[in-house]
Amino acid sequence: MFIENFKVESPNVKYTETEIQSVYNYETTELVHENRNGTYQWIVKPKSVKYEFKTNTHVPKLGVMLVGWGGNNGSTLTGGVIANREGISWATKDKIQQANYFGSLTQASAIRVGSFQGEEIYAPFKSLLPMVNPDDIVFGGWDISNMNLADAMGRAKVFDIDLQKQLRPYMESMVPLPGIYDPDFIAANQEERANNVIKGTKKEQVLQVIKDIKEFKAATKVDKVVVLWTANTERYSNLVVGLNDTTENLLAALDRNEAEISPSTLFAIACVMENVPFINGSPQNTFVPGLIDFAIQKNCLIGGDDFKSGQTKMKSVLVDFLVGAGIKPTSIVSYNHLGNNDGMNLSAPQTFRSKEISKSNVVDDMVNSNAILYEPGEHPDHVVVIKYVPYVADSKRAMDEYTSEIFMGGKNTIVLHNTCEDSLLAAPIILDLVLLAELSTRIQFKAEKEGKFHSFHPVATILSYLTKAPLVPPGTPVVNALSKQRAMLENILRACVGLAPENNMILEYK
Ligand code: NAI
Ligand code: DG6
Repeated sequence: MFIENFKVESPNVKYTETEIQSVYNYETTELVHENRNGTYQWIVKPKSVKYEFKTNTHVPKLGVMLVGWGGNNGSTLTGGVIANREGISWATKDKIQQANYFGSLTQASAIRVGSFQGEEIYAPFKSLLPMVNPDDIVFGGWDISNMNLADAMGRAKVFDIDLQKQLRPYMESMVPLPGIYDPDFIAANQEERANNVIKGTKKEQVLQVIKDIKEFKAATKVDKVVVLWTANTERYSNLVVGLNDTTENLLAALDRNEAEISPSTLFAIACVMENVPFINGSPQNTFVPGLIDFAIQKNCLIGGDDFKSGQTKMKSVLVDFLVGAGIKPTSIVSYNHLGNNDGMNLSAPQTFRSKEISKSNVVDDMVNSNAILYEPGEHPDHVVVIKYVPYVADSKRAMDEYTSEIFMGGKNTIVLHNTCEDSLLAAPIILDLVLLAELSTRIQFKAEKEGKFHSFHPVATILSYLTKAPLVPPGTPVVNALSKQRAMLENILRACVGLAPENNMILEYK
């Protein structure tokens, strides 16, 4: 059975006019490795830590500024939200299609809340805590191409033509602000597009972005802004001591107009200066150490990297399943071809390399979790290939071959072929990223020994489910397995309303 919403009644939960307060016992373990009677032993001690959470229930009017607003993702997301808000339906060759938010974890997935008279009861994920309704988001942003969003939607060739016709009047007047163009960081084939650029030194460009954010906020009267990079994949920045290794060095490098500060890092610097959450949807190392440092100092949310939409999502499910089943993946080969502007930009070796890295590291935690299957340091062969094939446009083809060793030296090969409009997968993920980033800035918590409430660490690991290479605070384990990432997110939100983690034991029926 499906219920639309619910309220928790418990001595551990209090709903006030402005907050949901909860007390939550976090059941965990403490490990010690010690000498007992002459031999070293691992001792595992169950431990319970009391946490308190408080969530501000005032849902703000949210502005979302996209860097790369006129791209395929930017125009698809903007059009998709308008179509939902306006209740637009359109004719396809199959049927009359209604706008929806399929593919969004917050808007279209469900959580189990319990069982009632022998039936499992589910509710929308978004009913866990008060969240911004995506229909109410005000969009804005920057692009190095000055094309208005209606024409950009046409250029993207993602939506059915009947839908495009209906969306045009809403999108014609939406024109991106000039972006920061630096041909050294993206493919040379993007030059033609760059007719809308912020001039001046890097410092002046940062100041312009700050001005843009302030003006957008004032003009739209939004309470909060989140900025998200969905612009071209850049090459990796070189990490150089004295240049981008500390906040001080990064800001000094900015003053010196150093060439090695990428446009995405400039946008991120501007956001951290303004304390505006910044999310990186592309694979490059926007978050150089000096920037991470800066965000931590200013307690400004940063999250990334690289939307996890299709092939990688499957990988972080399939490899988790295989390794979890005691099967040993030994070779993973992932081909893609696509024909959109992202594909064209990725046809340059330096930008491809950024994507290759983020697509390749996604099985590490699963492999490292099972020393019965893998020797220390052993890793499956893992190859990623991306080719640009203009004809298929946004309809990306992803082909994967997984070969694994099974019982008694047998081999098992699984082949997947996925065809899908890339931007229709990415747009709902962008929504989730901004909605969850906004929500997480309204949550405060403390452990029993801590005196004061504080927010989550500014490096937002809570967003890991949505990104290929989750950015984590220095010294924190990276979790790639999709089911663990989802459980982490859901269980933290459950804790905020005093609900236990979903443990799937269903003991009442055993
Ligand atoms: P796109 O190429 O259609 O859009 C990117 C836009 O960014 C373009 O309109 C371009 O003019 C603009 N741009 C480039 N540099 C800029 C700058 N410095 N400032 C402002 N605007 C700038 O690409 P698409 O398909 O929208 O993808 C966007 C990004 O998202 C890419 O980096 C892609 O790798 C990443 N991504 C996409 C996924 C998907 O499924 N569509 C999944 C994972 C990541
Ligand atoms: C080619 O791989 C283009 C990329 O931008 C991908 O479409 C994107 O990174 C999605 O990757 P995945 O692995 O999540 O499908």
